[in-house]
Amino acid sequence: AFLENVIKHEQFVSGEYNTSFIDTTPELFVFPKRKDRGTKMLSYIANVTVNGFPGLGIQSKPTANKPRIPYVDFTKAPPEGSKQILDREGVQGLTNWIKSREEVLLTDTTFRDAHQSLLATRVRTHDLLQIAEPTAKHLPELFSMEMWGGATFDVAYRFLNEDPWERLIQLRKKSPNVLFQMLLRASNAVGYKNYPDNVIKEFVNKSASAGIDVFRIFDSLNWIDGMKVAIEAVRDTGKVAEAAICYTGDILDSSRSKYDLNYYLSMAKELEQAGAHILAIKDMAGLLKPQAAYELISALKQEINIPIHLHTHDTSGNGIMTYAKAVDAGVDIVDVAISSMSGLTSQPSANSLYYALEGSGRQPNVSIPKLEELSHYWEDVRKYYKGFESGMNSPHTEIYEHEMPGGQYSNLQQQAKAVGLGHRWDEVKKMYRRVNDLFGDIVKVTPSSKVVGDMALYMVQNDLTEDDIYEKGETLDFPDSVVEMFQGYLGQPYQGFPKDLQKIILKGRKPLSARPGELLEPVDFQEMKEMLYHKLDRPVTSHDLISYALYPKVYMDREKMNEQFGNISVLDTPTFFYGMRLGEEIEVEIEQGKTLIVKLVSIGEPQNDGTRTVYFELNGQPREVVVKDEN
Ligand code: 3PY
Ligand code: ZN
Repeated sequence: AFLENVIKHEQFVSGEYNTSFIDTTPELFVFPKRKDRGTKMLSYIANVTVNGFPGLGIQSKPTANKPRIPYVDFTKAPPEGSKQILDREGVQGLTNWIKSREEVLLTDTTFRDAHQSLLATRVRTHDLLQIAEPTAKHLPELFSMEMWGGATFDVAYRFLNEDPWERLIQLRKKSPNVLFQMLLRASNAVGYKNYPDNVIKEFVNKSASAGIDVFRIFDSLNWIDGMKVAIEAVRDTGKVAEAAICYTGDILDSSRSKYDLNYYLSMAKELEQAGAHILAIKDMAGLLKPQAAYELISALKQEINIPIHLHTHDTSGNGIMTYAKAVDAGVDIVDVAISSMSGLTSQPSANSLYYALEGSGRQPNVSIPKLEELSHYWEDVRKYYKGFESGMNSPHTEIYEHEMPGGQYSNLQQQAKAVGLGHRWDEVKKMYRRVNDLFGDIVKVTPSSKVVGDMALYMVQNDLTEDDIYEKGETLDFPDSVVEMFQGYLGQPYQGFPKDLQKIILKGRKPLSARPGELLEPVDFQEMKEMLYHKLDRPVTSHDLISYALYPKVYMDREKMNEQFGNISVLDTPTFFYGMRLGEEIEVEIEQGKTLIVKLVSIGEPQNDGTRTVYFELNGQPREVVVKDEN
């Protein structure tokens, strides 16, 4: 009906209309959901100004100067890099190139794991895009940029009102020279549970064609059977299958014999057999001590032929030393972050590693002045995200005790706050380790780490001990994620689940005996497409489809947000998270060459119905928006 009305309107057809057209012809805009872009954006700003951003509440607005963007020649293409090697010479050519390098190669995780681990994954495409081209031009020697996957996918929809596919496509345009790497949770894709095999294949295909070159594939229980579908799918696309072993425990500690050196060596051989092009050691919590790194990498070098890529987190403060030892032992590639986004729960600093390896013969080939410039940008931008900082500001060696992944730390902390356990965070961390031991000492990484986190919150909240679980288990209503894991929906842990506990948790339900992906009904994408077409009332892209298959509710919620607020990805980050201040004026470029000027004039008193009117000027014209005051 909207189209019937407006599309035939003379003034509209002639193209002679501006925003006042909407105001002077309200009869044409009968659907409230069809509000114009300006009004939608103002309602977003009014909402976040009055009510605060979810999880942040009302905070002072960081109004730092524009971030320092390094100068690069935007008229020139960036120098060629690793992406051209893969595109021209294929995976074999790429791995030969890796093995031929004297220097250690670098993956920059700033666009993914660094902010997942420091800022609860909240860094917006807006801030990534501005620095993408300077990064491509300043760091063409990188092996790869890890910039997608892990938690960035659902967080984009859930909290940022963004489309992660759009992020990938736009970054690819700005950065055509360096390999793009993503973190793929094997059968869990970028989700928190196993999906049918055909969903995994479709997701891999679409990610590869949208721009991902290197897929780091891991299983949250180190269960190789759960990784094979993803490894095959990646191999079929001609892209790089980097299979990961998640590192847990401590190979130096003979009392932790479950995960000893032999465990890792045999897993590495199996992954090479299963078709991995590169082996990753994914030390997601930062537990790999320097001497352990030396022993592990040295031994792996003897056992396998594919390149080795090491990932760690710097929570303990020992990250650089771990890398230095690994480099001595011959590791091919290590994961680092730009200095101002590094350290603590994030990756070790690229800048620090550069200096640490001076004189070693394997110093990375990067320009330190350029790294420093990129670091200035992130130093400025990071201030916008202050509300998401974990509050950890010095190394925490207690990581060796609780073993919580870097990417989980700030997220679980938010989760604890959300259920009113913010003040018992120390207890939650201790309980996290106790739950690990209760569960039989399992690998803890998304999603198994989330299960351990859920159980820890549950036990702290209900003041439960391990004995209580065994004694009162029959009467306890365990979190769904715990029940599902013990049923086998995340696959099988090494040496199985503790049988007694499994019985208590499952309360008579039967554990799975097969691989979940085999049992789950394949998704009929054609049928889903039709259904979604009717739901959305617009054409459905293949990206919409796969996102919906992974996250139906999250996807639809975001769709509703989009209807309500329009494309708010164009807002600057301080306004996006903290709203506007009285008298403040901002510019919003809604598309190239089209800028809106927004001024916040005043905020009305609360009304009896709990609403307030917020008064703006939009390009000099008065506008008002009514919002519900949730406070
Ligand atoms: C993720 O899966 O998001 C992780 O970062 C695991 O370390
Ligand atoms: Zn990580």
